[in-house]
Amino acid sequence: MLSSVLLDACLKAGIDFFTGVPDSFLSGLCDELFARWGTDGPRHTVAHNEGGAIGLCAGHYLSTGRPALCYMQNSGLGNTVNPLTSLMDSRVYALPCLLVIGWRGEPGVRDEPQHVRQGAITLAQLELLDIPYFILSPDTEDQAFLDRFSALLSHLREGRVAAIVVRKGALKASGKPDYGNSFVMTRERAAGILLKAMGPTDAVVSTTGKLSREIFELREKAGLGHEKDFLTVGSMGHASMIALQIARNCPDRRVWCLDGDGAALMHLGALPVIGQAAPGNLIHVVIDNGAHETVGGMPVCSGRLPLRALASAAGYPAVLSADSEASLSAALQALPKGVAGPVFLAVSCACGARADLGRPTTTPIQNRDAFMNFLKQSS
Ligand SMILES: Cc1ncc(C[n+]2csc(CCOP(=O)(O)OP(=O)(O)O)c2C)c(N)n1
Repeated sequence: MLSSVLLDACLKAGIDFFTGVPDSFLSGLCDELFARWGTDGPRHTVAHNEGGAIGLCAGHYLSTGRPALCYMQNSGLGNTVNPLTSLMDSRVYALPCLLVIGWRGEPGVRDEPQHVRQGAITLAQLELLDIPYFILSPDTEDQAFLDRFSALLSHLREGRVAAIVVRKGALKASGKPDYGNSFVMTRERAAGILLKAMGPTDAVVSTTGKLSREIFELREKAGLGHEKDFLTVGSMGHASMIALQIARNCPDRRVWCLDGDGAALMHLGALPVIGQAAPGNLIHVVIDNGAHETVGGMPVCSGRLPLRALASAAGYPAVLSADSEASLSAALQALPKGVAGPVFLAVSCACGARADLGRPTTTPIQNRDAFMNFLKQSS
C-alpha cells in the first residue's frame, strides 16, 4: 500500500502531527513524510528517540485535542514503555496517539539476531500494554486498511493509544527523496582510515547499523580477524557507554567508540557522563552524515548537529573534526599522545553506502567471546 493512503487517512481523521524515529521497514512512510513536510516543522519532526516522540504526541494532544502519529522500529518500543505506561495510559492521563511500528524479526521471517527476540515479543508487548492493533501486510488492500483504520480510530476517541504493526514491504513511497549532502568522503572510507590509524592493542566499540557492517567487511578484506571490534548490532545509542566502561577497566589500551550521529543523539546524555568520567584512553568518533542512513537516509533532527560544541560543553578536553580523507588523517596524526582524553572526533561524511554491503557472518556470541579474549590479553 502507498504510504500516502495512510497519511491521507490520518489527515482526514484529524491526525495532523507526525513524529518518530525512522526504520527501514517504514522507509516508504519516512520518504513520504519528508517529501511532504521536511523533518522539523509543525507537521513532522524527527525525534531523538522514540520516548521523546511519545512526549511530542502527548504535548500535541494536550494543546490541540488531536492525536498525533508516532512511527518507530519495534526496537524503539522499549524506549516508549515508560511514557506509554506512566503518561499516555488510560489509568494516568489517557492521552491518545497512533503508533506505526515496523515489525523486524517477525517470527518465521529470517532477520538479524538483534531483531529475533524483539520481533517475537512485539505483539505480546502491545497486548501487555493494552494497546489495540492491526497488522498491515504487503497484500493488504487499501479498502481493507481503511476499514481497520477506522476501527482503530474509535480507540483513539476513547483516549487510548492504538497501533499499526507494519510487515516488511507493506508501506511504499511514491518516490525516493535526495538525502545527499555536500561531503565526499564515504563512511566506509572514513572507517578504513580510522581502523588503519589504530594500534595493535586498541579496541573498537562500533554503533548499530551499517558502520559496524562496514568495519566487519574492512577487516575481512584486509584478511584480519574481528576480535578487536565489538559491533553493538542492537541497542542503538549505547555504544559510547559500553566503550566508556571498557576504557575505565582497560586503562592501558585505547578504546575507540565509532558512533553515528543519529545514535549519539538518541542518548545524548552519554556525553556529559563521559566528560565527567574523563577516561584518558577513550576516543569517541561520531560519523556525522546528518542522517539515519542505515534505515533509509531520513535526516537526524534539525539537520547537522553542532557536535563539537556539544562535546566541549559536555567536558571532553580534546575536540577535533574532519570532513575529508586528508583532514581525517591530519586529525588522527594530531591525536593527543598519552592520557589526554576523552577525545571527541566529529567526522563529516557523505550520506550513502555500497549497495552490496554485507552483514557480519559471525554470531554476536562469537563476537563477544573473541572480543573478551582480546581484552584479556595484556596490552
Ligand atoms: C531504538 C532503535 N530505534 C531505531 C532503530 C533503527 N535504526 C537502526 S540504525 C538506525 C540509524 C542510525 O543512524 P546513525 O547513528 O546516524 O548512523 P548511520 O546509519 O547514519 O550511519 C536506526 C534508526 C534501532 N535499531 N533502535
